[in-house]
Amino acid sequence: MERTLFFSGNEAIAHGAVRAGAVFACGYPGTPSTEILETAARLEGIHAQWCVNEKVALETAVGASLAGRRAIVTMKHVGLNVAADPFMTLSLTGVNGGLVIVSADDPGMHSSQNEQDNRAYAKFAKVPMLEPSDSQEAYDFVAEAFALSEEFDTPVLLRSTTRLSHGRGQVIPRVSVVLEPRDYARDISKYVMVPQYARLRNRLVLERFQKLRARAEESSLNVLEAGTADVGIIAAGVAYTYAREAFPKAWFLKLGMSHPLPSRKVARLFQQVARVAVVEELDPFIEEQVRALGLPVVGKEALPADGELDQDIVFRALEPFLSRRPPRRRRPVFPPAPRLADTPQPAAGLPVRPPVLCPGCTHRSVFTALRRHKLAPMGDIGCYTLGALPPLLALDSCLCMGASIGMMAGFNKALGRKAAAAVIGDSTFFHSGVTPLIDAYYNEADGLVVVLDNRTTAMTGHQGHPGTGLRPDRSQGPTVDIKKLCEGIGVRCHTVDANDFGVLDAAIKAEVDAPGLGVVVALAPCVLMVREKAGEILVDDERCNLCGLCLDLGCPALAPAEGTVSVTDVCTGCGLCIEVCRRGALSYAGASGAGAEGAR
Ligand SMILES: Cc1ncc(C[n+]2csc(CCOP(=O)(O)OP(=O)(O)O)c2C)c(N)n1
Repeated sequence: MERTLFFSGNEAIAHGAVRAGAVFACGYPGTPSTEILETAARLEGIHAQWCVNEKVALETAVGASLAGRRAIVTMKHVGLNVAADPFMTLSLTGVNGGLVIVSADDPGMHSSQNEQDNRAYAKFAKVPMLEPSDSQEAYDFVAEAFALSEEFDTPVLLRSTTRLSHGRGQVIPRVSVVLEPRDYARDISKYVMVPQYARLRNRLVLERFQKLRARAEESSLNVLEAGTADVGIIAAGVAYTYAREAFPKAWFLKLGMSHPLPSRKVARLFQQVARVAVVEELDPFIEEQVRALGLPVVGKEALPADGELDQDIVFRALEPFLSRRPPRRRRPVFPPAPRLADTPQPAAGLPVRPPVLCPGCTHRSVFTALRRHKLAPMGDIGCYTLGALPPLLALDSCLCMGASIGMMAGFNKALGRKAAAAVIGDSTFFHSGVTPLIDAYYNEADGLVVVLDNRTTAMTGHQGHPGTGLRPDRSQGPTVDIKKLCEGIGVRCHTVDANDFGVLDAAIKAEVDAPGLGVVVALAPCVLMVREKAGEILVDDERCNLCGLCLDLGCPALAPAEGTVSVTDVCTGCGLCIEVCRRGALSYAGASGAGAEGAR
């Protein structure tokens, strides 16, 4: 006989995650979600950690997913507001190992500052959402969510509410899912969300959504349950259990996968019965979609739009409506597949000018040094994101501001070694890089963080930030020292001159080889703020064999010429090309001997 367990919804989700092959769980505490992670921490086969907040938790879980492992991240409903930045773009990048985000909502505000209905986030991000209605389903749906995540290359929202999270019920354990870990393969068009790739991914999301719609129609998670009365009820989550008890003879459309809505199954319910009601807590999320099909339905005019429901509330609210004369039937109007915008075509005859790092940009030196090591460089947002593009190909990801450090930590934790590094700008570090660094320290993550400190927020036009102390009126305010900040956290930190390639290269190498977590601050002001040219660079055409090592830097000042390279007027004389040339073909004018080091 099968062993039957008695779990709260939260315990069931944790056990369900282990059964589904998840090896990484993280989250930030908040009622009613907290016990999911606490339970996971007691189970074998899964690593569980508290993160510093929900944004960092999601980014860390994304790192574990990218490393090819199944990961689950837990939070209360308001936590998803904190994690909304990575969440919205994660819909575009998709996943590698399955990724399930548990949002535990709190209708009635038992322990919350608001009672927002997070089903709206599924619609907002165009991701599938599952809503279990009891502990058994909480356990079972986790595996369904992981399977959907990998099949459709999407994060999946698993929505719980207080009653489900804290209520207890029987759970029959199932056979464990057997999984092969997925390999990580760099794929910048999937994981680096610069506009040119994000536009393409966005189209895939719209197409994926149509496929998910079709899946919702077929899915055994969405069940049309026959009744004997001439009324039908559409419900998901715990609201289903209340409605089932209140109207045992009704027909039901029970939605386990409540987003996207299976419109045709809804229409089929309307064919069976005279009157249909939607029973849902909080917003008219399903009701509005049913009304949009042109089908008359009873919803929030009868049921409260705030607080929790129960079977008595549902019965008393719906009884008078469901016993009335039925409205005139209408034919449903199904939502059409949306048209996609025409792909913009470049004007004929114009050259393609991809965005590039400026000539002399010191971010280029960091990428050149990092490329020498076999670490997956998790990127962030700033000018330096351009380092992901050819020819540098030096960043593997760009999800949202501040994501690099959490993703690095999750990636390395999931693989149990220093396999990824993080690259983040100084402004971005202050924006949202400090919290994941604290988190990485607290969770003893391995990794190398390179802060590209160009003393400004260059990408948006040279604004000040706490590191520079510069105010919008260009007056000087107090400054925060990044090195001291890191050391205050307890993290090793070295500041090096990003113009001195040898020193920078050595510092990065030392940190790659060192155990644990370390930060290298690559310091040099943005080249656009330094007006002086560091020196004239000459090419020795005899020595140059056009091997391409200097052209690989992607510096707009260098161009291939006949059998050699040419240095154009935009050169700032940074001299990085001299450093990478193996034949001593490049040198500063006036320096003695070909390839001699110049004034940098
Ligand atoms: C949440 C959010 N806020 C603002 C922006 C706009 N933004 C993009 S990068 C960036 C800061 C870049 O500065 P820094 O990290 O110093 O890198 P730099 O461009 O100087 O290399 C900002 C403000 C954004 N993408 N996301």
